[in-house]
Amino acid sequence: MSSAYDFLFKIVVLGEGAVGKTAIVTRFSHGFFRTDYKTTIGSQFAVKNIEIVDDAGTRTTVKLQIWDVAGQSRFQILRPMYYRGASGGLLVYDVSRKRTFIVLDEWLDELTKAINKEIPLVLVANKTDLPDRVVEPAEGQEYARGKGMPYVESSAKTGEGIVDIFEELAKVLVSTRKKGSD
Ligand code: G3D
Ligand code: MG
Repeated sequence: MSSAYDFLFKIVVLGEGAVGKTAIVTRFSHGFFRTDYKTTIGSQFAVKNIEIVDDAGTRTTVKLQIWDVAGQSRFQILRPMYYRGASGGLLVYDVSRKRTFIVLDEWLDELTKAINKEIPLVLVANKTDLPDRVVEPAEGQEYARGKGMPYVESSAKTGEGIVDIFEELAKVLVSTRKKGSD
C-alpha cells in the first residue's frame, strides 16, 4: 500500500523571502523546478513520503507534511499559527545574499517563541549553483555546529542536495521520536 507510513511529521520551512523555500519544497515534492512561482501567499503544504534506512538496515517510511511558510514581513503575524504542532523544520538561507544568513537567529527566535520548545532543524545553504556566492561553506557549517543542526548545501535549480535535506531531517526526527523525547 503506497500510502502506508511508519511516522508522520509536520515540517515548517523558515527563512527570508526569496531564499528558495517554495522552490525547495516544489522540487522535492514534484521533482521539478519552476522559475515562475508566485510569492507564497500565507502558507501552503505539500505531502511526501520518504524512506530512510538506518545503520542496521531497517527501512522506515516517513510521511512529511511540509509547510511552506511565507517569509515576507507582512505575514509575520500569521506565521506563529503555522508553526504550531511542527515536529521539525528547515532553516534556509541564500548563499548569494549575506543578509539572509545574518538573520537566521531571528527566524529561530520566532519559531521558539511560537512553540515554546526546540525542535530538530536542518540548516540549508541554498542556491549553490550561483557564481556570486558570498556565504562560504565554513560559515554555514560553523553556525550549524553551534546549534547542533545538520548542514546541507542545495540548489533547487539543479536539484543538488534536495533529497539529502529531507533525508537528514527525517533521520533526526525518527531517532528523536524513537527515543520518546518528542
Ligand atoms: P521563497 O519561497 O523563499 O520566497 P522562492 O523563494 O522559492 O520563491 O525563490 C525565489 C527566487 O529564487 C525564484 O526566482 C527562484 O526561482 C529562485 N531560486 C530558488 N532556489 C534557487 C536555486 O537553488 N538557485 C537559483 N539560481 N535560483 C533559485 P524568481 O526569479 O522566479 O523570483
Ligand atoms: Mg515562497
